[in-house]
Amino acid sequence: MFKNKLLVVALMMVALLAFGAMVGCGPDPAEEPPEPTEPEEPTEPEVEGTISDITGIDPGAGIMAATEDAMEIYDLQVGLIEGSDAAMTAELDSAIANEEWIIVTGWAPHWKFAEWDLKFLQDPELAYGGEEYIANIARQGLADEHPEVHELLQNFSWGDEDIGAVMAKNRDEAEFLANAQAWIEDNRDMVDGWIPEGLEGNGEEIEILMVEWECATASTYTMTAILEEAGYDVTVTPVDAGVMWSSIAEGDADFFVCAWLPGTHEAYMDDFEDSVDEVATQYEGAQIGLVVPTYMPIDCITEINDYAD
Ligand code: PBE
Repeated sequence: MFKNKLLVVALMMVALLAFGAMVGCGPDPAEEPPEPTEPEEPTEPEVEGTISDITGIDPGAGIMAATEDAMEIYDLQVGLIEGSDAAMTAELDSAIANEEWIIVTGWAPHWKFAEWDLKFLQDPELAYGGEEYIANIARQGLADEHPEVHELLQNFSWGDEDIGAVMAKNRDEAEFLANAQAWIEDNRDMVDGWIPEGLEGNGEEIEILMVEWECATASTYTMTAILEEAGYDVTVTPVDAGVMWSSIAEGDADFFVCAWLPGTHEAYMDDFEDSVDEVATQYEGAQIGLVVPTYMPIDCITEINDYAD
């Protein structure tokens, strides 16, 4: 009888511990058993600070909608400031130089992770979804009118090192086309594998849309360099995310290479999936979320309110 009770108590404890590990971001109790001995000195955060706002980017970005959802899900007592990718990295730069606290809407691939020590905050409620992929999206009709360009888009896929190398060049110097050309020279074999037979522009016009996100710039100018080399007359037009999707859906431009799916651009895909052509996956293993410098003593979105002012 006594043994049975012990067993029941033990089972309840196991269940409680497992539940605790599931719902929050606290330390895993199985890994860190409490130490009943010496009372510990309270550990001070390395840098003291408070948080009043999340530094966001352009309002059309999917990560902004995801952040609004996250603010509701976690009942965050902080604001969200609109800006741009460039403004967000400038804020990160100066905050880190002064060891100030900052939370940004962040994503990978992006050169900021190579530049600074940053971490994604854990997101136990999955407000930011899971793994994302970057897709190449064309207007309907491109496949018929420019089959080789369509085939190039079908073949264009690369990894973290590749897009990372182009982004690093762009970080050093904002010569996007020249940087893409230099990367292509260094990666001829890979690029030749993307180029279909008969890719010959003879001055035909191609218009590519993009939003000024670092990953989009790297992918867009890599395609631009390849098409120009093959004799196409390429125009790159930076627009808002909403305009990018709707213009391709209406056939006003030819393609873009910075769709983030299935989550980040889900709302755009829902609106336009019948009128755009999802040609191929360009990059796998992308991620969005909230990002902070590693010197900040928080690891989880649930901890933000502890420091909200
Ligand atoms: N991003 C970069 C975009 C997609 C690419 C994550 C900022 C967005 O949130 O829509």
